[in-house]
Amino acid sequence: MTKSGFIPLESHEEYSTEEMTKRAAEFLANLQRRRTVRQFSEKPVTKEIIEQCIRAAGCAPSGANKQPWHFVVVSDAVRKKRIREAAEAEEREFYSRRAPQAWLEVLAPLGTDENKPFLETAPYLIVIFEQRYEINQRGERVKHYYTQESVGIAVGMLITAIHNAGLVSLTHTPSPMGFLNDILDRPAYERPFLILVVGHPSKDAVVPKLERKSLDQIVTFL
Ligand code: IYR
Repeated sequence: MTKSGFIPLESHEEYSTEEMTKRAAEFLANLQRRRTVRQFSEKPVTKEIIEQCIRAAGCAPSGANKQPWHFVVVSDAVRKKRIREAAEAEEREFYSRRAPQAWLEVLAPLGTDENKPFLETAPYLIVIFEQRYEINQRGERVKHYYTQESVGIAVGMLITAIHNAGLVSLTHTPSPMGFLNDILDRPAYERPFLILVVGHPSKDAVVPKLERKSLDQIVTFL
């Protein structure tokens, strides 16, 4: 008999060691091709692909299974323009005043500046909101747990799903991002977490020559 509230783990697939080795290597080879891209084409992407990728992100684990995320998918040109204008205003401040010299120095190899044309060119901006609590039916606040970790994991899975589908993305975080609540009509208890810019790369897209740390540099086996 299964304890009430529980079901047998039927979704798990068991593979041989050979199969697991092959699957792990293939997944790695696919993810090694992932690059953050800043030049997007206007080529459209079907809503269905975006929906499937967001369903994949919604499979992320979360603190107390509160699933403390909300995804706003922006394809409307007027909203994209408003987001671009507000983001560029913050970024102008960042690059000309707020960012300390040391920060600007580490950003230099990425070639970023206050101009964010991709916020209008890319077919989709997926704005992820973090819900630190929810409001229940009686209007009371119900606390969520480990919300940053949970939303971070969900965004990681979203980025992976988008890459796997054959699209590119850019994690964009103009700071502060409070303007997103106004433009996207989200309640004050939701905190903008990230803008994920999604689409096809432009034909002439370039990416900085970056090195990934080696396994030795990122792992300790004990
Ligand atoms: N938000 C700014 C600056 C920026 C900060 C980091 I840390 C990056 O990895 C990249 C950019 C911008 O988007 O330009």
